[in-house]
Amino acid sequence: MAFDNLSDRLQMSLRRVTGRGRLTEKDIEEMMREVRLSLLEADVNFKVVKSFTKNVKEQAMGEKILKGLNPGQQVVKIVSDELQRIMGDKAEPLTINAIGITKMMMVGLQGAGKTTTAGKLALHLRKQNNLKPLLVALDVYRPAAIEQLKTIGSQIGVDVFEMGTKEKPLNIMKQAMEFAVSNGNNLVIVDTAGRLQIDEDMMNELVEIKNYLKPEEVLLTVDSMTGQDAVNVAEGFNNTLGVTGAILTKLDGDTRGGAALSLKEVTNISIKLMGMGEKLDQLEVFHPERMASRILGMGDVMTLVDKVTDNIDEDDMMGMVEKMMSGKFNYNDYVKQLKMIKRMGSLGGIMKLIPGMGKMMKGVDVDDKKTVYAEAMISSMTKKERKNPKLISQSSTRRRRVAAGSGRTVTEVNRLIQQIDQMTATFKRMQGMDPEQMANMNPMTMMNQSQPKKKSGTKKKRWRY
Ligand SMILES: Nc1nc2c(ncn2[C@@H]2O[C@H](COP(=O)(O)OP(=O)(O)OP(=O)(O)O)[C@@H](O)[C@H]2O)c(=O)[nH]1
Ligand SMILES: [Mg+2]
Repeated sequence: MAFDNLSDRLQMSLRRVTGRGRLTEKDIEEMMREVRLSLLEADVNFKVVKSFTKNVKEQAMGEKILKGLNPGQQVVKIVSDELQRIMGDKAEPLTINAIGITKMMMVGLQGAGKTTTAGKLALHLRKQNNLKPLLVALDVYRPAAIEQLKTIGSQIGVDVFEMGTKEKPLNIMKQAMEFAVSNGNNLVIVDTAGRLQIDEDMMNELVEIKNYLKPEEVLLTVDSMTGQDAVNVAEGFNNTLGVTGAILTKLDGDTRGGAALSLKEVTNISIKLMGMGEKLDQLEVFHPERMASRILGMGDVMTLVDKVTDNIDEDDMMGMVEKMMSGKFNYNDYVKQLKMIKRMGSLGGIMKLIPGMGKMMKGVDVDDKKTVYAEAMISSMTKKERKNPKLISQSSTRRRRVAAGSGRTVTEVNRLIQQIDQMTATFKRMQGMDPEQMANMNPMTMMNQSQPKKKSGTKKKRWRY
């Protein structure tokens, strides 16, 4: 997963100050030295590292913070806010015309992910904005590129305009716009060939197309693995062509963070979207604040909620959440939950979105294959056992029977029991917190926190956003 290393290191440096009643300037100095190193290690541009550390230090050293209540927590908040600020503060929406055709150009280095992202974007905007997209194949340098776009188009049911590899891209573009009008498209997404920002001829080709098309968006597709080099690429494209935003791809990989944390602050180009996998529905809006809390291991409740509302009946989910919060979570609910999670994507990814869970889940099995085994074990339980998890946890005879019945080992059954206990306990701790509190919750303190008291009989607060 992206940022893992940075995430671990930053959290470690912050642990120096969290949970401490008193902080001295020296504590802050030491913490900042580690923060600085973790950022450099993550390949963040040195200018960004410099301004980041300067800003955090200035705020953290303030009299009010050091002498105030809970200084550690406040320092964590300062770091989180600053992370968010360098990534752009707020999510930047795409410009979409209310009337007429919205035009978007995908540009960038070879292999950055333009063609894939063109398809993802078409799917995303058809879903979110109810647009009728047309994909245009302008990569005439590789026949395979056109085939690739056509395959993507057919996968998502979007028309692809192409004229083979013989025509000049500008000509194809003109024909494509005529086609779009007659075909009733109100979104045109142009896939261009990959190129280096220093290749003048190739860059001129893009400038010509842009001058003709007058696109609402020129989207620089950046492979997040390029690290802070992304800054040079972006400046090159921006100076010759002018770009309106960036899309960071391959954030599902083990990228260190350099591109995501450097791009906006150095070039002032906003990261608008991010690619989270090879599949065509794995494109998400880039939310700096959510990214910051993800990096600091505070989870990302909002993204979780987006995923939930996209894939799952809200009432179903709310019922489930209430059940979990009430501690009356049984194996039937667990199976239901596994099914929901399957619909939302991989289990490991989901767990990271829950505040504090990333840390807590370390060492706990969140392997997708294991969920199949879990279901097998649960289906070997009697109806009574499924309803009342205690029956299983208190009887070794029952555990052995479940193991034998499902072809798993007793150790695996024990692990399943442990998992359900752990989940019940975690959710009990979250009881009564509102989403804001959860999002700002610090995993370290959360783990030690005693369970918040709540009067029984009062109506449980529902999650609402
Ligand atoms: N894991 C992952 N892979 C991605 C993502 N986006 C693109 N890829 C993969 O990256 C590779 C290159 O993607 P393309 O879309 O062909 O890149 P391109 O910029 O069009 O490449 P050229 O046309 O050669 O310049 C493909 O194997 C994609 O599946 C992403 O968000 N996550
Ligand atoms: Mg391509």
